Amino acid sequence: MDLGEGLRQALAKLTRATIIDLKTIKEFNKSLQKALLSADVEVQLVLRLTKEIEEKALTSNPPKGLSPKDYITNIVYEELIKMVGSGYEPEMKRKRILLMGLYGSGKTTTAAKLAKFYQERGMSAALICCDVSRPAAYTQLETLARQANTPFFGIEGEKDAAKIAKEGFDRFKDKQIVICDSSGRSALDDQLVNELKRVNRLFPSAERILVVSADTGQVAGRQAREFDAAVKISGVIVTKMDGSGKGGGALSAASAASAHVMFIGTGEKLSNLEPFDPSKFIGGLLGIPDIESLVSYVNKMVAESKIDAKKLEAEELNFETFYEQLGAMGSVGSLKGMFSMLGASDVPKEAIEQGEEKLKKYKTIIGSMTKAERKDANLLHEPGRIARIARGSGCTERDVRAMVSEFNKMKKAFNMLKNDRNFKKRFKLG
Ligand SMILES: Nc1nc2c(ncn2[C@@H]2O[C@H](COP(=O)(O)OP(=O)(O)OP(=O)(O)O)[C@@H](O)[C@H]2O)c(=O)[nH]1
Ligand SMILES: [Mg+2]
Repeated sequence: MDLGEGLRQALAKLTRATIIDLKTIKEFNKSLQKALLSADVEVQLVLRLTKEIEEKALTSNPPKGLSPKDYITNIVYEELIKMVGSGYEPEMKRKRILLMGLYGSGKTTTAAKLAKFYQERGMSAALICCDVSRPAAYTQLETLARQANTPFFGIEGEKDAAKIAKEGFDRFKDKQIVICDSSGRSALDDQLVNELKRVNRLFPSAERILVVSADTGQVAGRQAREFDAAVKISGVIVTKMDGSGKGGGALSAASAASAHVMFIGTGEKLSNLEPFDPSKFIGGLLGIPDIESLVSYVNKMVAESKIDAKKLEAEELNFETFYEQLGAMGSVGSLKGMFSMLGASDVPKEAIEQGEEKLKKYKTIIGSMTKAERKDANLLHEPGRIARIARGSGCTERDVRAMVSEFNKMKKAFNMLKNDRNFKKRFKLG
């Protein structure tokens, strides 16, 4: 299973979730960890990511009308974006580029794609074949260079890559962009490392780009680390993003080597190369092509709910405001929602049912109060008022007194909560 598939399956499990509580998040994070780990993303990185998600999901609240799934998707998206780093904006300036990578990763094709990319942006470019191990490499790049309308240099039969590189870079001194293709191998062995090191020594300021195929998902991370250790890489190009891998490899490679993904290869044609766009890439992984619209929707909802929370904080709790809240809560199940909002999702069903019964009674009692009484509870100390309210609501005087006393307790708790840091954090008031 590739990373994208794993992420999508983890998110799909949230479809049925009605609230976001610790249990939901823990379960989700478990699937997420499984998906990331199996794609060879580093353990520490995975743990940091899931911890971050847990904290974010539990300390902020999904605004009304937003499903837990959309809300968590957004959080996951934001964290993954942090992980792959920012997008790449290729600078239009003089560069020497050395492409490296394992056998068949797409180096030669990418070399020609890069030449075309920079030429189309007004730069002069040239290609050098430093692949000294595969006999057909020379002709392949020569043909591609012709297609891209780019000058080409190579020495057929020469076995010393550094020698070819030196001659080629000399010849193309006046070119702004010079791209050097190198040998592939089935693993990064000593011979390849030495070859790359020698070429690198000749051109210490060259960009050293690792070309990784998206379908190498599982081992891309390790590959990037190995190349990075051998010849400090400056960036990664992920090819074959149009294939089945869905780019799990890119995520691993970029995070493992803490090197930026620079370009994405999206097909065999020379025009199939794009500068890396994190939101498009992560959106693709999560199976949400228009992730930007989800993000802006979530942000809008969060902004709106912030306003509500501010109002809640400013509000003085009295019978009047309490009554309004009760009115808003009308339907069964709302108390459960309120508890989960406050982070107490494991309140027993019986307690909730009893609570709702009680609240219904409170509603009738407050309904029999005058406007003045609702605003100022002190008025209830005046003789006769309690008896009148009891008659009006069909309750006993004892019921009314019990309600007033519970209300006062609640008010105290409410004021304490209002000043509580965690509560503020939960509602983003702090
Ligand atoms: N679909 C798709 N195919 C690609 C992409 N990039 C390269 N390929 C194909 O992958 C195959 C290998 O590409 P090469 O450029 O020859 O790879 P290489 O790394 O130079 O290979 P060696 O020199 O043998 O190590 C070719 O058939 C390419 O057409 C891509 O982004 N998408
Ligand atoms: Mg090649």
